[in-house]
Amino acid sequence: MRRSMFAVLLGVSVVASGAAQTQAPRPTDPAKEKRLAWFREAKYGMFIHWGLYAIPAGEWHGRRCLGLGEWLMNRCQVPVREYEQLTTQFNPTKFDPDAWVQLAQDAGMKYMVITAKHHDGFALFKSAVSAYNVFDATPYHKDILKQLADACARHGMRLGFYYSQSQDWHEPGGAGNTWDFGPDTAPDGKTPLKKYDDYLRSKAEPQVKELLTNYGPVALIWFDTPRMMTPERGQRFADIVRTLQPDTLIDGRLGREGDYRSTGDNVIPSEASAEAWETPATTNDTWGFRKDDTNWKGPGQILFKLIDIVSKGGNYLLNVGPMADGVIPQIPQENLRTVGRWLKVNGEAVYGSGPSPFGDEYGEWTSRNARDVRGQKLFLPDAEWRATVKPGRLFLTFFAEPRVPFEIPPFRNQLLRAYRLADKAPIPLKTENGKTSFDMPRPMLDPMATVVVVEFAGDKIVR
Ligand code: FHN
Repeated sequence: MRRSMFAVLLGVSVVASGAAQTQAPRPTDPAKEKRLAWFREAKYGMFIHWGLYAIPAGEWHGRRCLGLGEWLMNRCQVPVREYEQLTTQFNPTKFDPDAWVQLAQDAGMKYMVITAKHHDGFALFKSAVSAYNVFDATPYHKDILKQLADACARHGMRLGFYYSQSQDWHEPGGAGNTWDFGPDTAPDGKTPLKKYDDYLRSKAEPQVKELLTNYGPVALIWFDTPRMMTPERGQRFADIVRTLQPDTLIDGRLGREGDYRSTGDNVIPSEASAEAWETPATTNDTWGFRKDDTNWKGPGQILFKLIDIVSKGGNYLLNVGPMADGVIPQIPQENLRTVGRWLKVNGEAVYGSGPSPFGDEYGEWTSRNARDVRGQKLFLPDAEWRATVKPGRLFLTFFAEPRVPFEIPPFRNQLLRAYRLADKAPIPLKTENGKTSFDMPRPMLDPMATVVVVEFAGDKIVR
């Protein structure tokens, strides 16, 4: 396991025998790396799922629609003509874009991504190609994205747009609405039965052009669920992005290769990777607001996931689901701000940090040959500490007090000194029989997580 992980870190390929051999270096694309520079530095972003579905909030005419809040139309098979009546009630008078950006900044998040159009087909922006949008179809009569883009520009926050390119339950040609418009494809699962390309060309592609034209610099476009998206169709979207804003990143769910890999929802890989990647994740169990979902992740859980992801080379895109009036629920706001206060003190361990040079802290594969639900060998994670690095500095983040002196995994660089990141208090290093360890001062300075910095000679850790 470790060998494969380091092979990935070093950019070498692994041959069938399992032995790591240095092959031709991984082809790098300098333009892509340049586009990705801010993303690799940022590490932590805010995802916002907001739309008409925040009004029913998980319930349709007194009936609970189980599952994700933004999937209500699909789960309860609400006909288009009924669902679109929600537009008459969409009037989020408490929407305060500056407050949203302020929350993201207080939380220590460095970019925001909002659902410009989700699968229900309703756009949070004024669109010339579909009147099913917040400006033309609601009493609110204002462009949400414009207000958020202006607030982001005022506060120096990067803004990206989620756009459901394939599923559009409002349009007869879009994918996904089988209850009004019948199946998407023939039984072969490939041949479209709908005028899918007409939908792409008349709504999805022009709307993506609008997003890239009317709202200033767009950090990224977050495409999703690429049903029926052949590489050729995906390429059409990529061409639009590259032509209109060459610096805009494309996520990993377009249907052709993007600039970075998107993991499954709430999925954190077990190993580190050198390629850019991102985990989209929920703060409770839904993306779009549901009034019955109060299963909030606490600050400690959020912080662990953030550091775990960064120690594996990834980004954490953490969601909030505002309510219909435009207010983000209070509990996740408080939880995010708690993590943000920690990051104010300890952010050096996170922003711009590289993945762990070790890997053993992640846990181990089960020796009992158990498999998970996907048939993969089961991985048993450890959650006591994680490592991140910067030139000359190793950051060891502890989520629990080590019960014995902590032995630094061996590497060849000379160790110079250690200290607690939060208050710079020196931590004596002890070397015996070639092994270096330290005692974490008790009680831990911050029980949620305490970072110890170990300075070493040279830029990179050599094992
Ligand atoms: O179907 C969507 C879902 O509603 C949500 O937007 C997530 C976010 O990653 N993406 C899809 C499921 O993977």
